[in-house]
Formats: sequence, C-alpha cells, structure tokens
Amino acid sequence: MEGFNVKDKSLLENKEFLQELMERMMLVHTFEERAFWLFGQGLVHGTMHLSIGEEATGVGTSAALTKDDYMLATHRGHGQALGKGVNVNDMMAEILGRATGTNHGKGGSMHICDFDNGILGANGIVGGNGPIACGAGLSIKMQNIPNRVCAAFFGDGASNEGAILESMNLASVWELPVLFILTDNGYGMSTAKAKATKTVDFGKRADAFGFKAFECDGNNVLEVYETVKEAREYVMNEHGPVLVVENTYRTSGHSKSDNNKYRSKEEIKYWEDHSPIIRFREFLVENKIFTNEEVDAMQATVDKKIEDAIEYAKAQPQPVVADLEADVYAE
Ligand SMILES: Cc1ncc(C[n+]2csc(CCOP(=O)(O)OP(=O)(O)O)c2C)c(N)n1
Ligand SMILES: [Mg+2]
Repeated sequence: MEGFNVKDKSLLENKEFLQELMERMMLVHTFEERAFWLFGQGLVHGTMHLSIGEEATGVGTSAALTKDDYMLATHRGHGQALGKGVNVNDMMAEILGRATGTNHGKGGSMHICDFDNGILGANGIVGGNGPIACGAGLSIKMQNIPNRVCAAFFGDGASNEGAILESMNLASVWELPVLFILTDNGYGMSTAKAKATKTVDFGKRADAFGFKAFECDGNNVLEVYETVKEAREYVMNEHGPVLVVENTYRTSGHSKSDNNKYRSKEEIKYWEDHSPIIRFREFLVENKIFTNEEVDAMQATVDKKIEDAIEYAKAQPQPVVADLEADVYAE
C-alpha cells in the first residue's frame, strides 16, 4: 500500500482534524450509497452521478479552503458539496426534491447550492464552471475582498472543452484568484482519457496560459489537502490563477446505469482496494493515531447521520405549484 508522505508533521498531532477528514469522506461515501438506493426506490427524479472512489478530492480540497471561499461543483458534485460543508439534511431533502432542500427542490443532485458555505452551485454543463469561476474571481478582485478565492472543479473530459481553455486564458490575463481543480478520474463517460486527449499530462496545460500547476495523488486525502493549501497560498501571493490536478479513479459507474464494458473488473477491483477511505484507515491505524475500533465508531456515527437525514428528508413537504416561479431570475 502506498505511503503518505506528509510534509507538515504537526498535522499528525491534530487528531480532531484527521477524524474530521475521515468522517467527511465516510459521509460522502455513505450519502452516495444511500442516495443511490433511494434512486432505485423511484424516490429521486432526474439522474445521479456518484463519486465513490473519489472521496478524497472533494473533502481534501475543501479542507484547504475557508468557509468564505467560493466553490463550484460538477455534475459529480455530492462529495464536493459535502466537503465544503453543506448541511446533510438539506442536501438529502434536495435529492428527494423537497421544498426545504438546498434549492427548494428545484435543483436536485446536479445543482446543489449553498451560498452560506460559499457553494455557488453545481453544474450539469461539462466545462460550464470555467466561465462562472472567472465571474466569481472578477467579483472578488473588483471588490478587493482580501483572502478569498474561487475553486472550480472540472474533469479530465471537461479539460478539452473550449469554455475551460478560454477561462484559463482569461483568468490568467485578468489575474483572477481562481483555482482550477481538475479531478482526473481516467474517464469521460465510457471514454478513456488517452482516447480523447493527446497529452494526458494535464499539468502542462497551465504552461500554455502562463501559470503554475500543482499535482497530487487524489486518493490520498492529506496530500490533496496539503497541495490545495499550497496552491491557495500561491494564488493569494501571486495574484493569479493556478491549476491543481488531482489523480483519482471513479469506482462507481458513470451515472445511474453503467455496464462497465469499457473497463475490466480487475481494474475496478484494484482501485476499490486502493480507495481513499481504505488507504486513510490503514494510515491512521498503522501510525497508531486511531484504532480500527475507533474508525469503525466513526463509520457508525456517519451511518446514523445519514439515516437521520433520510428520515428528515422524507418528512419534508413537496414544493407547491404557487412557488414555481420563485427564485427564477431569467424572463
Ligand atoms: C457540454 C456538455 N457536453 C456533454 C455532456 C454529457 N456528459 C455528462 S458527464 C460527461 C463526461 C464528463 O467527463 P469528465 O469531465 O471527465 O467528468 P467525470 O464524469 O469523469 O467526473 C459528459 C460528456 C454534458 N453534460 N455537457
Ligand atoms: Mg473524468
């Protein structure tokens, strides 16, 4: 099993923080397993994209951001939103389309929004986060807001979208405080990255636009955290954007249905065995920071939180037709 090369050794003394990282990754994983189960029961409208296998990216990234930093999530954004601190009951209510959900039941899985926690929204348009991140970055800059950045997630598939490439250029020209967070999970739907991209060394993209790239093992939550922290400091000091490449793997299917014909069972099994949660558990236990029993207790706490959230969400009211046009800004 790969080791954890932690730069800031004081992190290892901070048990509260390490527990928070573990419980949050478990929260993402369990939330998704149960949300998918609800989907199977016919209780969820629309579609759903799970990030099982990628838990360290959403959680590790947001652990390095402040509450006020902006974050833009993708269609695979449950872990990104939960990582940034959205209330789990409100998010479950949104998944079930209830009036008290984060988007009053009008958004669902792909549009979780929570301005109080800096979550400007998730986006079903692949690559759509780039231009929005430029807008958010420009607003921070024009208002001279100190110590705030905007982090925009996008995938390896989205990296070839014109909107992303144009946004990287614009953010660089205008020196905007934007972190472009590329979660490279190896595939865009059923297309392996090498079939869609000539050079899969994505960090090199930043060279073309004149800014710095950071890269990390996206299945190592502490490495993700330390890398994004360093990248964020760089943005604050250098006054311009950065690219952060997080190398990970999606063990869940692309969407609600996926017969996995584009990859082997062995490949999926390898990554299931090297999942961020399994690796972090081994790290914590091997280094005698927590016992296996203590980690099991964390999972039990999370299980209860999720079951409570389901019960809460199911008891929430459905939206009413009279509110159809509320919160709709375009005419
Ligand atoms: C502009 C646009 N084109 C195509 C789609 C259909 N689509 C949804 S997810 C997806 C794959 C995106 O791959 P990637 O960016 O790697 O993200 P991942 O799904 O791997 O997290 C595609 C093509 C879309 N939603 N938006
Ligand atoms: Mg991908």
